[in-house]
Amino acid sequence: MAEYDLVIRGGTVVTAADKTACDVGVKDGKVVALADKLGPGAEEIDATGKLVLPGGIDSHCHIDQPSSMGATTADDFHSGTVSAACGGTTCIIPFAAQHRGQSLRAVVQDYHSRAEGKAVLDYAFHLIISDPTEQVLGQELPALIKAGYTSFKIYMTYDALKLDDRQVLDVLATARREGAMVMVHAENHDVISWLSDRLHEAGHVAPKFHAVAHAAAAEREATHRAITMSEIVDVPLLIVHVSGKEAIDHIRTAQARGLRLYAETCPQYLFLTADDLDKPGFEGAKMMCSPPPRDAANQEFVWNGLTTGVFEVFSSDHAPYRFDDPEGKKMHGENAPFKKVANGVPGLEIRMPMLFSEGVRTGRLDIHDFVALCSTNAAKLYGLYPQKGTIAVGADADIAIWDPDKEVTVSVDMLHDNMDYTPYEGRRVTGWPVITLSRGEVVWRDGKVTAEPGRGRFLPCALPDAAKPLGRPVHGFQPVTGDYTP
Ligand code: DUC
Ligand code: ZN
Ligand code: ZN
Repeated sequence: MAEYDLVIRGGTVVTAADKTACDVGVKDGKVVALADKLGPGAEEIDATGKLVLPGGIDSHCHIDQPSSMGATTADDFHSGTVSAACGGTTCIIPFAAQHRGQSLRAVVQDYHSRAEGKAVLDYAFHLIISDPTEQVLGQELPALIKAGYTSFKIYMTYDALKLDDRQVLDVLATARREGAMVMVHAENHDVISWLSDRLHEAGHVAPKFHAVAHAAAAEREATHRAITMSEIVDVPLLIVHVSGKEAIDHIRTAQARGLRLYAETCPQYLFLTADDLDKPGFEGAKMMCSPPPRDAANQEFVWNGLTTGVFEVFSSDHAPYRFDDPEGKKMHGENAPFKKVANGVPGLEIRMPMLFSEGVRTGRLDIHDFVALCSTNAAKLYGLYPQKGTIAVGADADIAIWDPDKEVTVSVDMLHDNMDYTPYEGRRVTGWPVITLSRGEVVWRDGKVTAEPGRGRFLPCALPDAAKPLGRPVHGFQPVTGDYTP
């Protein structure tokens, strides 16, 4: 009689904290034993020479989400989770995005119906709040937070999504009162739209001018403003998709001052530059995202931020708009001005292999930091730890078994998303997961997807400890109650 449903034998188990040569015993989808020479499993996996890592958590991805500009993301919850699994990710946290005028509750129901029957991995949802009415902040949001939607993203730019500073403060105060985590897209809207208009008037409409309009200074200013508002409300804040030095400098300074300030970056800021938008014809549209990739010096600053603890999270910001598609990048035609091109690049599947290859393999990034950045920290920040984000007794058996020497040439044909291009075509990568397990079930093995659509489950998130205020209200003013203690 087998003692375990599954035993992973002979691998090196690496978490954010430890590296141990041991077997992993799995029963009922959970890790139940970590030890040498475990008894028999009904199923056995030989992981000799392999790394046994917690499955990744991609905590910033846009799946089956209509864009604010009207384009459609190419991946639904099936292709998105399959693609994630093939790159070693076992859990995703996409967005349930409110458009103005919509009830948040209805939005959440809608996204559940998009995921059900399709997802092959477990998933939670962040909310996107674009319409923070009294009803939304006073009733819908508190109820949803209690139901497990404990994080939300707000935007300081995009016509259809942006909040003004007063609304940002209202959302931050609600998060403080309810114990939720706020993520912010920090770019100065008026600066970007003013620069875009000037560029358009001068006929500078090619994709490369997107990177000019989305100036680093606009990101820097909004980052500083967001930090200031979080300090005034005395609530933690997470700055998403940070692109380079200008924003990093402010984040580092705020962190050094002791603020509970978190930051995320993404592959496009390590592996692309603004020059990639300067391709013949419309090709550069493939690399358009916001904030845009910067330059080689900024890539170094991002690497430095990853290795020195400025960043807690490395996510993909997977926002897949197909290139040759009237619902994707070419929604407004072959040569649409940059203002009319959907922003976003794909990255769910390559996120971890590219960071492993260029970070861990080259010795720039400690493997424990790799695990923390790609999995453990997101679980902690968003209330999924220790069910997700680690390999420990009692945790879900969400595990990726990596061949650290496997050589792969990235191409659109070998990826499993629903895209017609990858920004990383032809890049050589060393290290790729050979088996991915979700709750102990093999979902990807030796190049084959083995998961049934719909097996993925919704994960309600706990209130994260990371969202607790420091209790240092500015000038004695209590932002939620309005009390004042000089
Ligand atoms: N920028 C965003 O803010 N979201 C999706 C993609 C992008 O480029
Ligand atoms: Zn964003
Ligand atoms: Zn995004």
